[in-house]
Amino acid sequence: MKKSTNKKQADLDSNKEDSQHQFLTTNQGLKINDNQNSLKAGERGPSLLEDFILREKITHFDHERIPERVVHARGEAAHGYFQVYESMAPYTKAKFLQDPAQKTPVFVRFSTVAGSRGSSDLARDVRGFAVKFYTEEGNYDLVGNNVPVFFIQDAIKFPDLIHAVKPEPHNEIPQAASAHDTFWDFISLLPESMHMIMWVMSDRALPRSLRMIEGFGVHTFKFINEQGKAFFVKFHWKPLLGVHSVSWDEAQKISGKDPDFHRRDLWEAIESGNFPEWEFGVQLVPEEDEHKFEFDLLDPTKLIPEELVPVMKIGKMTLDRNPDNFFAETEQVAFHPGHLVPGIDFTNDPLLQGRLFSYTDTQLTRLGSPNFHEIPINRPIAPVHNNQRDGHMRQTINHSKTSYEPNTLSGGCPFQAKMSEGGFTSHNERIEAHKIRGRSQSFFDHFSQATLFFNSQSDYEKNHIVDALSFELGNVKAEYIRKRMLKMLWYIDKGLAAKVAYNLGISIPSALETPLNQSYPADADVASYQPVIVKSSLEKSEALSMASTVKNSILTRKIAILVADGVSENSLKTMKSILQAQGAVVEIIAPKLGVVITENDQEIKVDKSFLTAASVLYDAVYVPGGSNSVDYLEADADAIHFLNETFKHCKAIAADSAALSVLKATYFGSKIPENYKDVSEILEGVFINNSIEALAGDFINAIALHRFWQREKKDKVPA
Ligand code: HDE
Repeated sequence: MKKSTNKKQADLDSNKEDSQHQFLTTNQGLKINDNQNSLKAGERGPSLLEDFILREKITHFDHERIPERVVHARGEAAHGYFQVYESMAPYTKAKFLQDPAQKTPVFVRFSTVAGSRGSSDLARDVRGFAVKFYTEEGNYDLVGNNVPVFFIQDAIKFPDLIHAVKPEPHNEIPQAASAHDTFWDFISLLPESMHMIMWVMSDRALPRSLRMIEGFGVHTFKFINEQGKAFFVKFHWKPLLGVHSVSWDEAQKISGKDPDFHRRDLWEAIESGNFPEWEFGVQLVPEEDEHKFEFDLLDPTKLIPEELVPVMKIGKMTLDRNPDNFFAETEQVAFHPGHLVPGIDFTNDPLLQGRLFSYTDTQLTRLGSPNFHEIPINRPIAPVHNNQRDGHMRQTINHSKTSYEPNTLSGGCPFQAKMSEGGFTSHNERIEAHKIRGRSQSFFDHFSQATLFFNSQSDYEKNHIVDALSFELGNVKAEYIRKRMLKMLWYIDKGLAAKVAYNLGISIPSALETPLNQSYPADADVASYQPVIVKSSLEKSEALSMASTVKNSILTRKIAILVADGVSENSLKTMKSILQAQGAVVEIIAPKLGVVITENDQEIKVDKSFLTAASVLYDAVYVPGGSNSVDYLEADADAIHFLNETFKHCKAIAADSAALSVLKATYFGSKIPENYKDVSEILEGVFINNSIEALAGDFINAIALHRFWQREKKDKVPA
């Protein structure tokens, strides 16, 4: 095996097994002669207990599963590296943020939250975005999400939240979905969740690709520099490909056609050398400015609008290698927000504080031993020396006589490290307080940023939020829960509440009769627990909308070309090569697999048939000319359905003029006038031209725009 220059890869290499040209053996290294038959008393007799080969194989199999993660069970991961753009010494002493020449290995796991390990990638859900930096000073984990805020303000509510969103306990229904009574029962009693609910009901919860999601540290953390000065910091990951989503109808169909859609997309991009990249950003607030905001920096249901504190881009992360083994790496990786390095510290955010307990605790159940840090994917590249010993599956052979400190028998080793030697010290924060089980009044504004988020969305994004809420609440059976939610929405935006109320067939006045309380302790003064209604001083924040994201490339976009025998070789090949030159992934789809014969009798390999492909797995579609191919496709229900659905999902469509009749056979085709000049003036994102080069130019620009969402309301299509 080739030695890797990436230090973590080199470290992992020592655990890799390669069976090439090797004999099959037992776990004890004994060569196996017959892996087809168990040992029996006679050919037709019972199996013998002494068959240690059979017993070893079956015993191992019986114990192959470990408990899935209680949340974020469904996930996929990749290796890569991180590089800072310039030294961050003025703000933090973290070593991996000092030297632009240094590449820090990373392992990143993306996940959905609610579903089981085998659930669909396309659930409406938050995406986990957990990054393990293998730094020279030990592992640093940034365990974030693709949404910058959270549902709850205090860790003590987390089990309630997760119990509410997971499948209902009596019948384990529904899988990987929030559209059910227990979730909305809980949420409608929890005004603090409203900001996050806006994000989860938005298209952010339906990514086109994990390579196209943002990441956020969520909590406010601290940077500490060499002089001991602290800065509050919010962490951001900004994808170079922009932030893009699919529609809800599409998400539901992808869940059936390819439940591994995101996993496959990430895997294939990395295998083909299209390495996903994110810029690392920070919002920095000097410690003395802590109270300058109209919200509390410690409240995890609030973000700092980029208009108030811009995001400083400080580095880039590239994922360039798929794991070798899903279980060993992706399943066994153990993240923990408490895995810190000098120069980074926590704040007193009460949600973060609770997380610091949970993540080690959960690994003990999941990975079964306090030695989970020794699993290859988890072990740091920095040396580990301490007096922790023994336990299940201990790997390290500590050969010293002492396992305590202080000692003299081992010369006092291992030593404590001074700060100047890289020893970690917690930030010297002054705290003087009464012991209290309570919540700060500065946490009681639950609506201002929910409203800010809604106001910042484009019209189509607002429509999607209305539709999402109507779908979710429409699946709630208890009418009083629907009403309670409508009252919450009313506080966010009256128009939003009115539209959802209309779809649910509920009158707003009847919904407003429901009391609005957040939960309070038994002895509390209820009046003092009412949410505070505050108006954000900011009307809109552009960064909260996906409408203004990067839309300048078709790199890795998947494009379908629909063909049948008799297709024009020139029309097909010209378009295909222009799209591929721009980095798109092009697939030829025909009525059956094998090859199609072009009109000039050439064979072209088919990638997918109408049976194995589906429009929802592509970003755009092209129909080349060639009279026999066109005659076939215009009469083929699968081809026409493919086009109708592509149109419905607002994607770019291009056709050679010679294939006009195929488009005419679609539902939207009736809108194409007899003497059209530019079809896209009537049907946005649809192009027909006899110059394939000119057509390709328009098509590429349109695919880069991602979607023509305006079509949704204007040109509805039954598909
Ligand atoms: Fe987690 N979370 N979480 N979480 N979380 C876990 O740890 C927990 C929270 C996040 O790919 C668990 O190893 C509590 C916020 C990600 O392996 C568990 C609270 C954010 C992942 C746990 C939170 C996250 C987890 C389950 C509230 C965004 C997947 C398995 C106090 C900043 C990591 C595990 C991976 C996983 C607890 C809230 C992100 C049980 C108690 C906020 C990305 O420890």
